[in-house]
Amino acid sequence: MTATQLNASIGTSIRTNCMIVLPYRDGIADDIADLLEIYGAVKLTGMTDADQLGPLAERLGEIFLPILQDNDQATPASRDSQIYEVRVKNNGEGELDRYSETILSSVKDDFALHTDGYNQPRPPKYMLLLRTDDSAELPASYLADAAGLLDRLTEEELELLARPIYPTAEGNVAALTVVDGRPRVRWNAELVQRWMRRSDSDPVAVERAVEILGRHLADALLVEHLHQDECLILDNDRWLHGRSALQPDSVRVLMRAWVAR
Ligand SMILES: O=C(O)CCC(=O)C(=O)O
Ligand SMILES: [Fe+2]
Repeated sequence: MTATQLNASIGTSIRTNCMIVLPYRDGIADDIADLLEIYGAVKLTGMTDADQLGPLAERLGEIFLPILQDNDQATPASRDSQIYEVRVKNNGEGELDRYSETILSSVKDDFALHTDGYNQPRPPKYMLLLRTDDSAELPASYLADAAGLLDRLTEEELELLARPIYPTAEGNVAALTVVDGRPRVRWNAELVQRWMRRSDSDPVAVERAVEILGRHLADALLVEHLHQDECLILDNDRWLHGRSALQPDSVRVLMRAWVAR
């Protein structure tokens, strides 16, 4: 079944906590946006050429790099590219961002569920991760669909999560709001804890939100594996992702593209 046929057969209602896996082929980008509307997550297999990532991402919107140094963009994976290379750095200790904080994706430790760009001025709407190395390393990829949480959170929990009290480098933000019936999540529990130290937010409320989201996300957890030539495409408002720990000398490499809202 092609992605178009699949799409036609399921209609356009939202499907929660399931991911479509399709073989990469020329022209598949045309189907991806529709599939993301319904599922929020797609995995492509057999993407053997890393140069296919940029054009695919561009079909969803404008690609951009994270800001890691002062007023400067991160070093791209190659000249003229807006793709960022993710790997363990400095023997597992990671590298520092402009706040002298470690960049979690470059650290060997377990990387808990999060949305990307938590500390950025504008988090990406979509994020794409293509694994390119051929090592045997196979960490678990953690995934969770926040659309499935909306029915399970109480009114009071939703109200707490929607309060703009969660500290980021860009000021306090909401953790989860509902826009047109869909979740809009901005969450990274590790960074919330780090930035609490520099914030005047109510620690009791924030701690309670960490507990509530942690519990509900654990219930929604999917565990996947990302092999060489597989590309994960996520609606970063809706799906959280993470991975289990890697070795300090890991050679796993992901090409990451962020697509602007
Ligand atoms: O290494 C992974 O699988 C996840 C990386 C990640 O979350 C990121 O680069 O934002
Ligand atoms: Fe991430």
